Amino acid sequence: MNEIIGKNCATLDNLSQYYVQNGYFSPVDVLSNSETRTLRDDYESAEKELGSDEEKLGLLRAYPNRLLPSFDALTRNKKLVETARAILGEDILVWSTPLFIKEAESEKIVSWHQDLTYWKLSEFKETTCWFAISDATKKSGCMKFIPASHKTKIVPHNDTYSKNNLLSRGQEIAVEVEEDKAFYAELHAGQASFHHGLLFHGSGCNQTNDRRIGSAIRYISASMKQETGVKPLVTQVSGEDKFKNFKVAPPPEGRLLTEEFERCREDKELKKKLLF
Ligand SMILES: O=C(O)CCC(=O)C(=O)O
Repeated sequence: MNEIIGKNCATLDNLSQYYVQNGYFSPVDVLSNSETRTLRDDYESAEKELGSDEEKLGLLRAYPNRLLPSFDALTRNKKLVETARAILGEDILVWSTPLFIKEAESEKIVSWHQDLTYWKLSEFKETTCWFAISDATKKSGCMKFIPASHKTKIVPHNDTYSKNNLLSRGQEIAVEVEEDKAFYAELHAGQASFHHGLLFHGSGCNQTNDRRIGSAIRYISASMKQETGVKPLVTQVSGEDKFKNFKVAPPPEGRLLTEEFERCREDKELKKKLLF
């Protein structure tokens, strides 16, 4: 428990104090440059292999940890799981792992929002690890956080369905956001940030000539459940699951497997009903 994390030189204990106070922690050093490059290559080769199959490409972006063993391994990375444990306790599931991709010179943004607004989870015991697969800088549209805004609970949001918004509904906080107080979570490829599910956060467009690729790993406490009682697909990365509130899947046995695409399709349908 005394390992040094990131360049903030935080121990896991004072990391969790900082997180409780501010609602985020950044950066955490996770993978080396070459390990991160290998992960990116694996994802980008999979994109090429799927060619113009938009349905499968959509599933790959939503469920990289089911379709690529390398991404399942990322969710189980020792440093990430230890950090998640310092925040959530011992028993941890992975609820989802979407990729947020802004192509080079892209106008796509993510509006200010709170993650837990729409997920219909019973409690707030969730943290997102945002892992940078390419550099995330102000210029490439890194995430920005309003420190301590997680203490305000859920505020009203408007669904804008704006075409440049990467969020499914283009959801946007409908109260004033103090933009001048924003912390920009700049990360080198291979680093990660953690943020609370109630933290006000968003990101700007990508003005660089490289893709900005981030993997958002949603870690939840196994004690959570869906308010409607349905059981989405999850994986278990720490402790035990004595609650059985979700459908725990074993790690994928291979890359881009037909049965895993099928599993993802079923879960996507279930989540669509849950979220919309
Ligand atoms: O990738 C981004 O810019 C935003 C991601 C985000 O909103 C999240 O992970 O909750």
